[in-house]
Amino acid sequence: MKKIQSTCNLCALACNIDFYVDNGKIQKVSPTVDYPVNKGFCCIKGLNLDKQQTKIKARKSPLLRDENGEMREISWNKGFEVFAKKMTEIQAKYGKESVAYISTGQMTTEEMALLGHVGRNYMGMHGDGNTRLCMATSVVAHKQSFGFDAPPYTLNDAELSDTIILIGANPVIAHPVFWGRIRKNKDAKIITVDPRKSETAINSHMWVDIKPKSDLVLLYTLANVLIQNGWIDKKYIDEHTEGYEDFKNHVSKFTLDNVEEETGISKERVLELAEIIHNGKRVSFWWTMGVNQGYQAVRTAQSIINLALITGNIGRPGTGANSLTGQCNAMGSRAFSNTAGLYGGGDFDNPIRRKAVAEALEVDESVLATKPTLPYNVIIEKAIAGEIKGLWVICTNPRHSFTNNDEFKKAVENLDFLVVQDIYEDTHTAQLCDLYLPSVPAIKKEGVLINTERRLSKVNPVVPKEEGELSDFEIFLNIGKALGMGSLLENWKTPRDVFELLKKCSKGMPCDITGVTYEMLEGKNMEGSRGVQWPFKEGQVIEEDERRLYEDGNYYTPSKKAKFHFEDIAENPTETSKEFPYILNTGRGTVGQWHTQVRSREIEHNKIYRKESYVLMNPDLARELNINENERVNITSQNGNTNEFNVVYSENVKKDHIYAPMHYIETNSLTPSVYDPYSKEPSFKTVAVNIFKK
Ligand SMILES: Nc1nc2c(c(=O)[nH]1)N[C@H]1C(S)=C(S)[C@@H](COP(=O)(O)OP(=O)(O)OC[C@H]3O[C@@H](n4cnc5c(=O)[nH]c(N)nc54)[C@H](O)[C@@H]3O)O[C@H]1N2
Ligand SMILES: Nc1nc2c(c(=O)[nH]1)N[C@H]1C(S)=C(S)[C@@H](COP(=O)(O)OP(=O)(O)OC[C@H]3O[C@@H](n4cnc5c(=O)[nH]c(N)nc54)[C@H](O)[C@@H]3O)O[C@H]1N2
Ligand code: SF4
Ligand SMILES: [Mo]
Repeated sequence: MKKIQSTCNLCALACNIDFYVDNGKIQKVSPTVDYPVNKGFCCIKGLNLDKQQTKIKARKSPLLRDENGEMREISWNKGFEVFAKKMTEIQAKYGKESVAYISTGQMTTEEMALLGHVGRNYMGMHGDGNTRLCMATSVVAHKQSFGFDAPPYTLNDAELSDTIILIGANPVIAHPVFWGRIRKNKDAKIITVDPRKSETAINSHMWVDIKPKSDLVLLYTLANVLIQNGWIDKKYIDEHTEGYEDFKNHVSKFTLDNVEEETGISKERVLELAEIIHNGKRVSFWWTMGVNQGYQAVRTAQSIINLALITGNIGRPGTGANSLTGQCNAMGSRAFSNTAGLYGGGDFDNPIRRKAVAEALEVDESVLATKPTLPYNVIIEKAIAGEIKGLWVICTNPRHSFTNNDEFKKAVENLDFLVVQDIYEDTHTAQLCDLYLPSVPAIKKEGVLINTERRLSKVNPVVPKEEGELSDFEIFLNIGKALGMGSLLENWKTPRDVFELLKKCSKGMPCDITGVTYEMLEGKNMEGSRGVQWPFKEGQVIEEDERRLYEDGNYYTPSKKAKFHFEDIAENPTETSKEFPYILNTGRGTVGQWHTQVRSREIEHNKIYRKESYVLMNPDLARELNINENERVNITSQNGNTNEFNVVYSENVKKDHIYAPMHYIETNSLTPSVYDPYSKEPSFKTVAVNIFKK
């Protein structure tokens, strides 16, 4: 049997997995023992990656909707021709910006880059991704505070910490291998800040049961207490930050006297928390969607960064203000997709970067996209308004996952042409499309993923593609050809070609990968690959497998100092009222459930999750509303929609809150069209609702 090491393409840890293959079939799957991320462990999702070979009915040609509304098989050539003809016709009729795409954090970096070249550079489309629903807040927070979207940590920092503070993160469910690493650290005190007694909160030493969306008040108050008590690292602040005096003034308004009313946490507990931070020698803060998905999310993320800065808990082993990413290649999409910035980073209007990227790609500067894309929500709004007429959805399922998801349906109703490119043709979004482009799953692909700690690793073809099957890379390339890109595709023929281009684009940037080679990521010269974190410059030698940033205290801002960003507390647009007296919170359900459940079906061990939409409800509230366990109820949200959910009793949600896993399409019919003003990330985590017996 042949052993092929590859990368799990589900969550952002991007664990490495050894596939044992015989006769073109995967016989055994085993987590890679020497891989620094997962060290011989993985979760049930990784263990079931072989199911891609049985669960996916590989279609070998596209489907086109005919005049009667039926989907009919057509040849690939015809598919590319129809795509090019329809999209260019729409552009000719309604203008260049009347076509757009929504993509993903779940393809390879090379695929994202090629899509950016075809869609943004050549066609002038707007193109955003599901990463807007996920990481946009951290991206903006990092750029403003650190000068570049560069998270400081390496995963090993969790093992080196003495105090681990998890804010709006539930790694027991969402990043299980990371949770395993936290648990290896027997000495650390683990604190979880979450309005819900999540699986992680249950397993922590301290659960900070905060009122939804009051993290900013808590974090500013903590900063004030630390400053007032002199529990800060003044030397670090003086040498490596700017704007401290203004920040100090700002937080002075956040006193212990008001904290309980605003956050639900008593002043004694806030003081205790401040003392724990002060007493910790290596304090690390980790956040995920409970922070990123909010109406004042960027400032909340930055208030975590600010705490790390004032206490000097950054750039040292076991420390950091650490944002965990969600999808396997969210980081690749952030640095190399040509959507929010140029390949390798830098704004579209930065003349120095434009010149460097154009040179690296060997094209005229005029070829490069000239401005950042419209954000996801605006693309959908413009489609509803009839200004965007052609939409291409790639490797994401927005009919289910977008906030207030009936809006996506409305958008589709106003489109002239919807293309869906997926590995499953029956997703809620694919069912609405005019043209379906089938792609092969990751086990048949090649390319690089970049994980949450900036580690590049390779997805390698584990089983061969069959005749007629195409990867996303090949689909993009053929669409480019059908559009007439000609010589503009000369340097983009294979994933390896594109990786070489991206290396050149990254030269001299914080995410410099000029020293990385495919051979290195394939582990050809060693016993298996260990991946490599960016930056990794040409000529650099790996001394340590786990590298963190900012060890020299230098940031990527012009002054090399980190910046304090802060703001007054915004009004809560999802406040409860007499009409909507309860808060609905949403997020992940179980380890084996993946987002819109399309891929949950690949995970065979997971027979335990519920098949129908449900909410967790405190039994006290259920009794008050006279609702029995498993009763199906109607829930109406402040966005005007009503949907049905089963009620599951749980003491782990507060009496006035309910929690709905995002894995059921019903959940997002209730979530609000509310966004952070800077990142435009949806506020998925709170909406005011009412509950009615049927
Ligand atoms: N099994 C599984 N794993 C996954 C995924 C999956 O679908 N299934 N998806 C992956 C992806 S893309 C992502 S982005 C990550 C997400 O990973 P996480 O962010 O860890 O998961 P969530 O459940 O979305 O949210 C985390 C917690 O935020 C809490 N929260 C809600 N409101 C607030 C608040 O106001 N303040 C605070 N402090 N907390 C709040 C919720 O109660 C929840 O427990 O998971 C990744 N891993
Ligand atoms: N209420 C609520 N909603 C949320 C969230 C929340 O916490 N609460 N979280 C948000 C977050 S963080 C995220 S990341 C999004 C995720 O939302 P989505 O991205 O919509 O969810 P997925 O189910 O992962 O969809 C991925 C699609 O890509 C397809 N696919 C997989 N591999 C390939 C491939 O190689 N090529 C192609 N072409 N297709 C492929 C899958 O079949 C699937 O249809 O959901 C967001 N929605
Ligand atoms: S923890 Fe994440 S990367 Fe690792 S096997 Fe599970 S889903 Fe895959
Ligand atoms: Mo995500």
